[in-house]
Amino acid sequence: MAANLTPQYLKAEENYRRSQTPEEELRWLQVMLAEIPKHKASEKMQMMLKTKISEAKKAVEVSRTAAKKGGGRSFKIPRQGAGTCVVIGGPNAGKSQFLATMTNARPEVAPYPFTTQQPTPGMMPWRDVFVQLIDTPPITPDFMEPYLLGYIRGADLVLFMVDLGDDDGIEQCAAVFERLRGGKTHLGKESGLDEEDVGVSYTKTFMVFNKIDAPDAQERKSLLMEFCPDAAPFQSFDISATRGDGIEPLRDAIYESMHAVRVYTKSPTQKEPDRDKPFTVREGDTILDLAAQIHKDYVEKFKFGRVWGEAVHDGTVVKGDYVLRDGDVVELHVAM
Ligand SMILES: Nc1nc2c(ncn2[C@@H]2O[C@H](COP(=O)(O)OP(=O)(O)OP(=O)(O)O)[C@@H](O)[C@H]2O)c(=O)[nH]1
Ligand SMILES: [Mg+2]
Repeated sequence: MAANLTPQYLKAEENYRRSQTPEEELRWLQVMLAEIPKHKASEKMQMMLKTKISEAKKAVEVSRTAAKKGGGRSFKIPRQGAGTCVVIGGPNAGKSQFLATMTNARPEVAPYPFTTQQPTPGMMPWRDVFVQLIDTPPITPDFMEPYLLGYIRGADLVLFMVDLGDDDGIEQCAAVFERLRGGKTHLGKESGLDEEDVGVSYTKTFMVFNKIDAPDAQERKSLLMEFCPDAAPFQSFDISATRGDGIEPLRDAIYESMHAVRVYTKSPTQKEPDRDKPFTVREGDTILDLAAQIHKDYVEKFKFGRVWGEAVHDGTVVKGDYVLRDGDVVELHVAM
């Protein structure tokens, strides 16, 4: 075609040629279309670019689907404990420090961004039970690990950590909201599915303002509330992950958000239950749900249960549909 192509166009073309992923291809094709001189001689080229762009969009879709199905980078972390809470946020916010403070896990903590490369779980104690926390790589305007959406969707709670120790905290916070906009996975005040479209899910989220020990932290928080209105609706906590300020109220709120119920089991021959190791079920779960957790055969073999608890007389005989209450002591009677 006729010349007079701009340097910007040629650069985009070169980048397109060197693209390693469908995403990159799409991006540079779009720049090419934007940069190509719009006149009669380039009409054919413009048409072709448009066709390429729609093909690239399909390719991006295909690669994302493949990644979802396990073709891409993904890290399966089995659920453990009373529930799962995933910690997300911009670089250097203190996500890994938080995991180190709350659990026995020892993730790398460093004073520079992009330290964490892969999700890392740890178990946070709450009284006699544990909640699973997952530390994750940072989200930036340019990149978010695609598997993070699955983690957010699958979690009982999201902690969205914001850096009050740095003036970039506000921008980083806005970038995370921007990244999550438009998709089918959303942060919400409560967890649930969208009433209009059940494909769209919300995961309960807390804003966690970290590094309140830093100078000017409160000023940064006020600015953030003003300039990042997306953050306003969520329940929020001010903490210092290094010094420990605000940690205990957050620990309690995390546990409460798991909607877990602790039950203590004992065998019919035991006088006292095993008080050290409660099982956790979800609010509304029945004694049969507990049986299933203990052994898959127990559901079929279940005969009846006996319960000691606040809502029932000591040793009350119950059927499989008995809804467990926090602190219940339970005896399962199963066919041998
Ligand atoms: N003053 C202060 N510094 C903190 C606090 N929490 C974390 N830091 C520091 O902030 C820096 C980053 O902490 P990390 O836990 O590595 O941050 P991160 O969010 O995991 O960072 P990426 O893995 O890069 O996303 C480290 O130097 C921490 O010591 C805090 O509460 N107060
Ligand atoms: Mg980290």
